[in-house]
Amino acid sequence: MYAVHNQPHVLEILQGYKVGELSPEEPSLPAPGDPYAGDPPRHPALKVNSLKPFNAEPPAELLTENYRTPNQLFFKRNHLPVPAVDPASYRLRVEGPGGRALALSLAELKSRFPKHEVTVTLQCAGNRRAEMSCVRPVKGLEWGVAAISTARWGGARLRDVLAHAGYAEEEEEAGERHVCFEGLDKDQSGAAYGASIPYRTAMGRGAEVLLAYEMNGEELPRDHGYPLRVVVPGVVGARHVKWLGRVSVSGEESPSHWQRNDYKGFSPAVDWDTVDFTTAPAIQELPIQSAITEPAPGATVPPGELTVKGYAWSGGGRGVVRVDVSLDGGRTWRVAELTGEEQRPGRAWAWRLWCLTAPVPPDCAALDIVCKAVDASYNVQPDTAAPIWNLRGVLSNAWHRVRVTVAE
Ligand code: MTE
Ligand code: MO
Repeated sequence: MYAVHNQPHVLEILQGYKVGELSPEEPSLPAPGDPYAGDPPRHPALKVNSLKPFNAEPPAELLTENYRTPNQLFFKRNHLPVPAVDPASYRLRVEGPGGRALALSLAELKSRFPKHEVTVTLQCAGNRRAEMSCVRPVKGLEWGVAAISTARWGGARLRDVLAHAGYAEEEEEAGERHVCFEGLDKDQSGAAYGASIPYRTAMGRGAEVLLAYEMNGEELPRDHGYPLRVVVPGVVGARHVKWLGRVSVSGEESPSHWQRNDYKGFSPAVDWDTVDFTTAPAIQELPIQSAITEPAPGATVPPGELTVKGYAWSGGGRGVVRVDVSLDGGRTWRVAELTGEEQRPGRAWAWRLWCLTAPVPPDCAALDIVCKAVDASYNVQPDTAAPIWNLRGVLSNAWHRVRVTVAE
């Protein structure tokens, strides 16, 4: 059932139970009871962090080859098996005020509500966790710098659907409310993946939270939530619930494990014996982030001229105003050229790619390349990971460093 069990010592234990060999003519069937047997095929270039559930990121240098990440290369972060959803019988359940519920078919979602398109970068809270675990071990998948990707999403606006269900467009009453989402992917106990966002994020004037059925002009792929997912511009990946089954409004955040007992930031002083998840807010908007995607760590570069490439992005629609790059570990800096779409102030939902071509200092055997970005609120990245270390390894956004050798 688990790929990690395919090891000599496990096979040795199983040897005692062997009853024979299948005839070669026998069609190979998925292992009975493997909940992951129905997962879709994936692109072979992806670097797999976990096979079951499937978690993978593209190689960094492929990530910044396109402003919009091709769907096949878009990072994939699943907590559970990919559910098989029949589009004909699919209904989105929307709990309205006063106990009235709507059941919307895909056709209704596409025809009743105007289609809205928006280019949004999605980043996992655990992006660049591997660097944090170099400080001290953390619990979580060892993501490199590519648990982040950008797509043009198309779908109905959540605010239009909630308004149709009877909710006021603006927060009128006092008191915090939340829009809660449930996925159709379930664990063995029947609990679905779930998350929530503040009501104002969904219903504020001009809110662009989507119930997306399209990704880069194609039907939403199975790994990314077919047939319908939430896209919350400027907000951590964990709230972009895939395979969306149910939407409700509540005075409380989603009761889901992933809303209440995960995806929160803590002090480096907090460990697994002392952590109290009720004391920290759930991550929503992410902080300023940038990373180098080219050259690769440990690469050999020729003397002369060097081109450095990467991405930069900030949460909450805060645009990236500048990226600084150093070739000498942060002693001297140059300003990189930003490429990609220029964005509306306060609605910069997608990343900028950046590039710097600079002379390699003569008589230099190695370079310590560093990047750091600044967002529209003049937020900057911390220079090292140690002071922002946290037990789950989330929010890892220190200056990114890549060391290379210079040789002919
Ligand atoms: N939605 C469901 N239903 N199940 C999941 O496991 N993973 C979340 C989010 N939505 C998840 C989900 C997390 S943690 C992230 S980072 C994003 O989906 C990843 O989206 P992607 O796989 O499309 O890149
Ligand atoms: Mo995530």
